[in-house]
Amino acid sequence: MTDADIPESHPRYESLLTRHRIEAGVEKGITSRQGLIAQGRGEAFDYLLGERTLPSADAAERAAAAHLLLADHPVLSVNGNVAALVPGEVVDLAEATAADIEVNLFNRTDERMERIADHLRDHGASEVKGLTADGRIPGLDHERAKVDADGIGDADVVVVPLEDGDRAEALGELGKVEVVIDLNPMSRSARAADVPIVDNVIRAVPAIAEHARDLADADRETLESAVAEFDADEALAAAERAIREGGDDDET
Ligand code: PTJ
Repeated sequence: MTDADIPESHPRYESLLTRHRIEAGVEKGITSRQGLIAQGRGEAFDYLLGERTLPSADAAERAAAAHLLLADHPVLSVNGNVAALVPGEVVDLAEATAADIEVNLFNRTDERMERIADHLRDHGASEVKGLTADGRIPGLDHERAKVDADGIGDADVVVVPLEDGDRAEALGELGKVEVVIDLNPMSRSARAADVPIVDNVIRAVPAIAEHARDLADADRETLESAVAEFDADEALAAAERAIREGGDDDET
């Protein structure tokens, strides 16, 4: 089955498409088998959120775009799930914000690193970082501590989709602005983020790119106010309310 075999009219179209891409990622050796479990957790939250972008998530996506445009050195971190779900969209976001792309894996093997870098290049990436791994994030004892010194090591703004809580906290301690995309508003990563985006990565990455294009000609003051107006605690509370109440309006 290919993406094209899933009828767009199907009520769970996006969910089926996502599952299919993750399965294909595992078959290609891009996504880890644990990635299937992570996807299942994400799907459960997405279902509770109504499989839509909440207004509070849209506000977070705009703030994320403003942060990326203000950054001296923005980096988009890519793991096996992100590479399977949104490879072209990550390349597009990197282009829209002049960001670097760096592969960073929890279940790191040289083979998966190479396959993901090739996959991203096949989707138009000109440069993929992460393979040199000549830097370390202090305070982490697993493979996610390995970064490129001139990539995440040097970044001032990092986008980390589907992150684990440890690294989210460690990156925050390094003083980097951290944008986390995670469907679970109660996760440690979402709580550690400067900008938590509680949305499916499949919707969030293109939405950040669209906001970045909208803001491309904005002056510094406009970008800074887009950043200042965003309230992370309020966005997380709005997402929790949406889950509890299941309503259409998360701003009440
Ligand atoms: O490719 P690797 O080796 O780096 O491994 C990546 C995974 C995702 C397996 C690893 O980081 C992991 O185990 O992640 P966790 O701890 O399961 O966390 C995944 C988080 O992302 C959970 O809070 C999920 O709700 C959330 N999530 C899952 N799918 C999506 C998602 N958030 C946004 N969009 C999704 N499609």
